[in-house]
Amino acid sequence: MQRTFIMVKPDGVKRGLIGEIVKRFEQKGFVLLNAELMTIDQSKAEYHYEEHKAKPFFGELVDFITSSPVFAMVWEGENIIDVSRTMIGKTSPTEAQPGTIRGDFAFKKEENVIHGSDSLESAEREIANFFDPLQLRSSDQMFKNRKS
Ligand code: RTP
Ligand code: MG
Repeated sequence: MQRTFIMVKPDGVKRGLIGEIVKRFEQKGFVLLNAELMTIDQSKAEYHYEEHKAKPFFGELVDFITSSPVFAMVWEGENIIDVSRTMIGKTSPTEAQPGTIRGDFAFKKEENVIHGSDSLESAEREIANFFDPLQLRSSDQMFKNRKS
C-alpha cells in the first residue's frame, strides 16, 4: 500500500474546491490518513519545491504557495502515486485532459489548484515536511474497529 502527499493550493482553497477534490479521492476508494488547513512558511515551501530551486519561476512559486492557506493531506491506496497524478492531470491546465482535476478546474500553469507527489521518494519527503509521523495511522489501524 502506498501513501502520497496531496495539497489543495491557495487558488484551490480560495475557490472552494477542497470538498470537490476530497470527494474525488474518496470516490476512487483512497483513504484519508490526515489533513490540515495550514499556512506554509518560507522554509517549508522552499524545501517542498527544492527540485525547482534553479528555475526562473522558483521565487514566484514559493511566494504563491505561502500567500494564503493550503489544504495539506496524506492519502493511502494501491498505486496511489501514479493514479493520483493521472487524476490530477498535466501541469499545464491547457494540456490537462477534461475529467482530470486540472483539466476541469484550472486554467493557469502558475495556479493549477493541486499538488501531488511524483514518486515514492518525494511522497515520503513531502509527508515528513508537513506532518508528524506519529499522527499518521495506516488505514488498517483506522478501520480496525469498524463493523462491516
Ligand atoms: P506539482 O509539483 O505542484 O504537483 O506540479 P507538477 O509536478 O505537475 O509540476 P512541477 O514540474 O513539479 O512544477 C511545480 C509547479 O511549478 C509551477 N510551474 N510554473 N512558470 C512555469 O513555467 C512553471 N512551471 C511549473 C506549476 O504551478 C507546477 O505545479
Ligand atoms: Mg511536481
